[in-house]
Amino acid sequence: LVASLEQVDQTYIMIKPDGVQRGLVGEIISRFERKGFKLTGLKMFQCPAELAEEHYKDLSAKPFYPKLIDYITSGPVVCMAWEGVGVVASARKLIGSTDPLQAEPGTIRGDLAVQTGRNVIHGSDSPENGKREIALWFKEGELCEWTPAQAPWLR
Ligand code: RTP
Repeated sequence: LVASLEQVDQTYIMIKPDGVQRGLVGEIISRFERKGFKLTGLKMFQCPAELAEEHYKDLSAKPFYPKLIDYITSGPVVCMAWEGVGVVASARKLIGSTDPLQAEPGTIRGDLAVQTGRNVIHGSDSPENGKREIALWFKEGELCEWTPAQAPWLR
């Protein structure tokens, strides 16, 4: 039981094109670093439509799906893999509600966004999807396993 509580998870975090265009990359990365999670993957990427469609395939029946694909492919995104105990749920808390007007102040969307269709950031919704999405967005060799020298508690 203790071992499962201590399980280290991975989450896929993506700064969407509006976050890049608005110059929020540093601000957003800082929030995850200061929280104490470990960055294991980071790249700028112009996402092709096929990848956006695969990433959001569970939403393909939604009326907003075509606009969502246009949005995600409208400019470069910043792809990130973050690792830590409880990182998936904690990242969702740091990010805030999908609708930025409902997101609490202090969260990324609560502080930095207004529209659901321009909500700055994505975060995986389960450890399983964290693994799936990291495998989808990163190639082998793009991820970096490392132990922070000054902070061994960041496993
Ligand atoms: P994400 O996957 O990006 O972290 O977002 P989420 O779980 O908070 O929200 P989800 O329901 O999975 O929707 C994915 C993204 O689609 C856009 N969206 N637009 N009514 C709309 O126009 C609408 N609803 C959702 C948002 O960009 C949302 O983050």
